[in-house]
Amino acid sequence: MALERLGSSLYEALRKVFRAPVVDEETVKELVRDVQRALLQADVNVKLVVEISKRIEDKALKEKVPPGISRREHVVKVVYEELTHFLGEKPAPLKIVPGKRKVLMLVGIQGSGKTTGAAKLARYFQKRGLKTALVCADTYRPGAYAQLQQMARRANVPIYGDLKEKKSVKIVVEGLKQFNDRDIVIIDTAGRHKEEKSLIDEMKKLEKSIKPDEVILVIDGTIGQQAAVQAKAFHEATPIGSIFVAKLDGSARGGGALSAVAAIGAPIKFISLGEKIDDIETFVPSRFVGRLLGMGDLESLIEKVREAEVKVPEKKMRAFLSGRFNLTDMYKQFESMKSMGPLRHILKMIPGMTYNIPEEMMEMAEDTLKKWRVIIQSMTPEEREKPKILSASRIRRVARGSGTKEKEVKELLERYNMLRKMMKSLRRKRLPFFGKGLPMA
Ligand SMILES: Nc1nc2c(ncn2[C@@H]2O[C@H](COP(=O)(O)OP(=O)(O)O)[C@@H](O)[C@H]2O)c(=O)[nH]1
Ligand SMILES: [Mg+2]
Repeated sequence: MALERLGSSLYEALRKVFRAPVVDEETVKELVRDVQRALLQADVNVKLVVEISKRIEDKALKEKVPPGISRREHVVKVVYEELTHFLGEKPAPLKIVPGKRKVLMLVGIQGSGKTTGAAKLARYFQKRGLKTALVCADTYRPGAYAQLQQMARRANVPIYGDLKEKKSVKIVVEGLKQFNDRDIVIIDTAGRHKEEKSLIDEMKKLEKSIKPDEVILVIDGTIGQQAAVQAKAFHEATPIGSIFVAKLDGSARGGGALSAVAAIGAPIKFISLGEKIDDIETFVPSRFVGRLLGMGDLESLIEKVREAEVKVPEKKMRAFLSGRFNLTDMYKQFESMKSMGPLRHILKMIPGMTYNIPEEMMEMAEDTLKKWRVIIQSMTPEEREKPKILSASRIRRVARGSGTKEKEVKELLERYNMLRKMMKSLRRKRLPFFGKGLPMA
């Protein structure tokens, strides 16, 4: 993922500071140069880059270091704060009250990710216990309704559409009538190909007749700083709007897109880092930067796990993260993480974890999981609890009992040991590095 590249170069820049024997003016200047290079590579606007590097340099060199904090930590904190600052303020959340229906309308040019985004949003709200519905108002694209319908089914959200009706306003009016009892109705609209003017006109027209509570502009993150043009036109047309930046997973220009949109003061509320229905998150600049720099916090990890309706008690999760878990726990973790998309996304939130995980660790194939289940079932409770006791002869017995190969049993055990080691080292690593506690989201 390309944002990862930005993250890892920023992280490398900070690591230099941590490894430097002394943190002096030269160290700070080098850091600023590294940060500049990283941002420019992510397509961040040159003017913005100059601005941010100046702020970092000024603060890092001139600001008084508060007591109890080392200069090193102060420098990291400055970088963290300035990056957060230039990704914009946290937008005011839309107040959603059960029983008081809110209508959200998605607009944006063709292919930006509206339909996918509509389904992701629906799923997002549904998971939070709100009654959600979708309306397909795209009467231009053949197959638009089928596309949304398919995704709606996956999200388990009702949908309204009418293939015979050509007037999108009529469809929406009817849809809103049907979904009168819902907490949230999300409207997917047609886009225009790169004609921002007519897009804005149509948006205004629809807006007038439908009066949605919030118009959300979906922007394709791969267009980099170009995102500013769209966001600006949109922001001028409607002050109530918010922005959804999609496709940040596949783009080398994600940093550019986000900073460009933030720079014109348009509130980014959601971002998407993948094609799957659960690949959506609220955009909180401080948290985003924290993760980008590999300083993600445990709290958002736990929140994400909770959100995925995984029945893992918090205590258990913490135990897991410190390496205290048995084979059954591990199996359950992989099982449940499967349902919320690649484990990668989750692990990214753990401090110090971002850039050194072998890919194959993250990919848990369906049939591997199935095999694991039978292997674990063939073990005695004691073996599951203390896998260490699995000697060669026990492994042979388990393999025979589960109809698998000894090699496969060993692989499971290896995976278990690796994961435990990883979790333990993580805990250790985290403490000295950011022990003083940086302000997190
Ligand atoms: N990788 C990735 N692909 C996405 C994302 N959002 C949408 N897409 C893909 O982009 C294409 C266009 O999306 P769609 O929702 O149909 O755009 P629309 O024309 O604005 O409705 C589809 O192939 C989607 O699967 C995302 O966040 N990440
Ligand atoms: Mg569409």
